[in-house]
Formats: sequence, structure tokens, C-alpha cells
Amino acid sequence: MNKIVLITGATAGIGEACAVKFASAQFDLIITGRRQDRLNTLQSELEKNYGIAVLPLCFDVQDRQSTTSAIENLPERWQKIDVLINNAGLALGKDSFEDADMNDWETMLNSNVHGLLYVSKAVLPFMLARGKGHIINMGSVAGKEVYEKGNVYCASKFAVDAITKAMRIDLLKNNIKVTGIHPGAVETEFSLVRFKGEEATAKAAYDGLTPLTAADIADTVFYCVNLPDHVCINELVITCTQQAGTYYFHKKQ
Ligand code: NDP
Ligand code: 8X3
Repeated sequence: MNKIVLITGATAGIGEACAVKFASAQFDLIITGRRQDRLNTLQSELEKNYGIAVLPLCFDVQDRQSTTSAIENLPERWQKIDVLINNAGLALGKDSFEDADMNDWETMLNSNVHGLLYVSKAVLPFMLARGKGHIINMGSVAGKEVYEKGNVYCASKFAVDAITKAMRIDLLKNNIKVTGIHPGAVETEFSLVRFKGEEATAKAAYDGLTPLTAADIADTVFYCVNLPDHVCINELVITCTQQAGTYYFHKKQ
């Protein structure tokens, strides 16, 4: 029987690339996101191209009730989750602290922090019952170093880093690996979401750079997941070659 990976935020970017990578290696997939049409399209493509089974689950990770109930009510065949990739998340706005929008702050904290907690708490009983599992949390370089106007997005990713470390310690006794992945700039829909559909601003974020691709991060996640049972990568910080930390870039003119 194929191993099962649950990927949150699989309708775009890094999550979608992880779905393709794991499907190509014959994992069965539970894919989640809020856009049902994209989940359906991805399901058909992956089932057709790789002959694996895909279960789409449409819910907003900010909604504790629907998140918990979608996962708790998984058919028995899908409860044997080997790998959880907590990837769903976003930045909203890039504004100085005094100008930033409180609604944006709440959405980031609810999605990036609370959502990750709701999903993890719902999936964990299945892993505990089997005495094994691997949780990958998508952090960011923004969770390692605060940058100007990054304020609450950075705070949400610092929280992901702390939660990742805490999970690893508390779940040590349960044979569950926990890995934090902390990417720098990856060209996905991330900037378009952050800048609320302003295409020129979103695109400018990558001007003069050869940024990471979603596939680069998927390859890294796949590597971490496919190591021997006794090996756990605790965390990886990954940037493109033209980036160091959160604010040093060597951009081409
Ligand atoms: P994308 O915008 O391309 O993808 C984000 C994914 O998250 C989508 O599938 C989206 O699905 C899902 N998502 C967002 N909010 C929710 C929600 N409330 N409920 C359910 N799903 C949600 O961005 P990336 O692929 O770049 O981002 C993925 C992760 O990587 C995020 O956690 C981000 O913070 C992190 N990251 C990104 C970096 C980058 O430069 N791109 C760098 C470092 C970290 P839908 O809209 O269908 O709900
Ligand atoms: C996304 C990377 O530097 O835009 O987490 O915050 S950054």
C-alpha cells in the first residue's frame, strides 16, 4: 500500500509542487485548500499522470470546526497518514507597524499559526495510534530574522519556528519526526496575495533575482521525508544564491 501524505495549501505554489513531487514517487495524497476547483483539477491530473489515489478536502484552516471535522472524519483508509506538510499560509500587506491593517494581522495569525495548530492536533491522533509519523512545518527566513515592515508576518513565522521546536521535543517519545523548512524568496502566488492582486508590485519583488522555485522547496521536503527512520532533519534554511538572510540581496540591475 502506498504511503499517505497530507498537504495543506496544495492549490498553488509550494504545496502544489509538493503534491506533484510526492505523487511522482507513488505516495497517495490528501490535498487541501479553499479553492475546490483547483483541488479537483489537481486531483484529476495527479491520478491520471501517476496512477495514485488523491483525496481533496476543501476547508479554511482558520476555521477550527471545519478543519477538525474534515480530518477527524477521514475514511479509515485515509487515516494512515505518514507525512503531514503544514504548508498553508500567507502574508498580507507589507506596511510599517503604525500603518498596517489589523484585519491583515488577524488573518495571518489565524492562518499561519492557529491553522497549523488545528491541522496538527487533528492529524496527530492517527500518527500516535501507529507510533510513527513525520510533520513538516513551512516556516520562513522571516521566522528567523525580522525585517522592516515584516512585523506580524515575521511574528507568525517565528511562532511556527517555536511550535516546530516544541513539537519535536514533546513528540520525541512518540517516534514522530518534526522538521522546519525555512525558505527565502520563492516565486509563487505568495507576493500576488501579499500585495492584494497588484501584479506589478508582486513581480517587482523578484526583479534582478533568480528566486527559488516551488519545485526547489518540494525537492527539499521530499529529501527530508525520505531519509532513513533514524535520521531527522530538524530544520533547513534555504535561499536562492542571491539572498542571505531576510534583507541582504545581490540583485542584478
Ligand atoms: P501561494 O500563495 O502560492 O500558496 C499558498 C497556499 O496556501 C494556497 O494553496 C492557499 O490555498 C493556501 N492557503 C492560504 N490560506 C489558507 C487558508 N486560510 N486555508 C486553507 N488554505 C490556505 O504561496 P506559497 O506556496 O509561496 O506559500 C506556501 C507557504 O510557504 C506559506 O506558509 C508561506 O508563508 C511559506 N513561504 C513562502 C515563501 C515565498 O517566498 N513564496 C517563502 C517562505 C515561506 P487557497 O487559497 O486555495 O486556500
Ligand atoms: C516569505 C519570504 O522574505 O518575503 O516568507 O518574508 S519573505
